[in-house]
Amino acid sequence: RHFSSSTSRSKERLVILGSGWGGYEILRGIDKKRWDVTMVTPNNYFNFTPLLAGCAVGTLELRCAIEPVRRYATQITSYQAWCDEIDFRQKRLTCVPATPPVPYSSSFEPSSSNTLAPRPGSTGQSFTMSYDKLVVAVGAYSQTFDIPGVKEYAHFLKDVKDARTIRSRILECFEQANQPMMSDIDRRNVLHFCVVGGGPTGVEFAAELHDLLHAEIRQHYPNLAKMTKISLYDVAPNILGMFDSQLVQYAEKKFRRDGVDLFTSHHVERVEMGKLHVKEQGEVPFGLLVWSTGLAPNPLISSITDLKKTPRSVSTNEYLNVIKDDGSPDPDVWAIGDAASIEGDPMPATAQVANQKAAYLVKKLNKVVRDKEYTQPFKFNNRGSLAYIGNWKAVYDRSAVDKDGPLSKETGRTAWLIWRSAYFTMTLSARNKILVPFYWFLNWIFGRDLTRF
Ligand code: UQ2
Repeated sequence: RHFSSSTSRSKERLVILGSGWGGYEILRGIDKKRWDVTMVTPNNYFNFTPLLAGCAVGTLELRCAIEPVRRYATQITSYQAWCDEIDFRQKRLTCVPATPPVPYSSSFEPSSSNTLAPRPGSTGQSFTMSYDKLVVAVGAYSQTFDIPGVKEYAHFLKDVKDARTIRSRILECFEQANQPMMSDIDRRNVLHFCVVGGGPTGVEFAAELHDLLHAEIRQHYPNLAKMTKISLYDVAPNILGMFDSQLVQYAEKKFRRDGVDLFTSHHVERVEMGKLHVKEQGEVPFGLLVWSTGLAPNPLISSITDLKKTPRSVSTNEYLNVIKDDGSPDPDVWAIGDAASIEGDPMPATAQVANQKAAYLVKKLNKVVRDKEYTQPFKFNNRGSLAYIGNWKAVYDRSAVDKDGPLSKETGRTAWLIWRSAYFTMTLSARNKILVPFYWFLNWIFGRDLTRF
């Protein structure tokens, strides 16, 4: 079934795939009066990823870290769906609804085929849609290195849903450990929190969890608090690989002093229910396992055969146009974020890069739609990296850009203030600009809420 995303054909149809750091930024900035915009995204919200670690332990409430796509519903069309296939020649997409089946009494005859309406048993039916211009901002998946058991027994931290599951699992661990029949060995096992992956996500989650254990858990579970342990694993010899080595030393020293056990140069070989198999240690029981070891290819990107690609992304030129297999750029298709990389100019797969590429495209598309020229190539402005490491301390590194300037390398409270002000500033809606500092303040005064429901 073929659907026009709008009845008015006076405007060119721009389709955006994805509502993350790339796609949502385009949605925000695009001239919705001049473009006929359609968004296709399996989640109809944007995740403000830097706040997810805080959400996972209750430093923030979950709704502070998301923004709805439907805020723009009066100006755009949007479908909660997966894009399964792109036909670059016909300029057509095949999509599959991502909505769970809603049982309802259909007014259609069984033979009628309005495939957009979700019906029991027919949610998998696809629909097609054509585009004039297309932005591919579908992101990447979580890397597991095909280690058995990771998908079944570990939690990723990529979405607010992951943060919700982790938050309630932490509290389940404590109530379980508190049961009268538990032996102290069992208690220590279920209160062992493992994090695999020493990048900013793993480090920030370990830091937030450490804060929780040393504040509210001590008050709410005084006898159990001393049986807790946090272990952080990485195959690399150091955590925070992309940071300056002085800052890495600082963060590692702080973790060791705080009792976060660092197991760098360690290899997880297998995960089973409640236990890791580590090459250097053997069996390691845990109550919660958070997994954050980088990115895996998006299946849509893997399925594309007629574009130039790297294993994880489509290649683009410096104007962010995808490159066809004959080597020529496709003038109507751009790719940004973790699913894209500029040929010959690799950049880190971060929110910062995705966001800047989106801002560049917004500028360009808003000029093009007014028949104006926009000929500058994309240029990345590295604003540095931040990681929270617990106890109101952080590390901030922009030494790669500005080696000796002020604020080139910061640690401790100064870096923490930069961390909080940076993410407060980046928070998008007025609603969240009020909610985020409000919950920081509330939980500082009254402590985090440990009720599980
Ligand atoms: C950024 C960005 C992110 C980031 C970071 C940056 C959307 C969520 C870390 C970089 C910005 C920094 C470090 C702010 C500097 C601020 C001060 C007060 C010196 O741009 O893009 O994604 O995580």
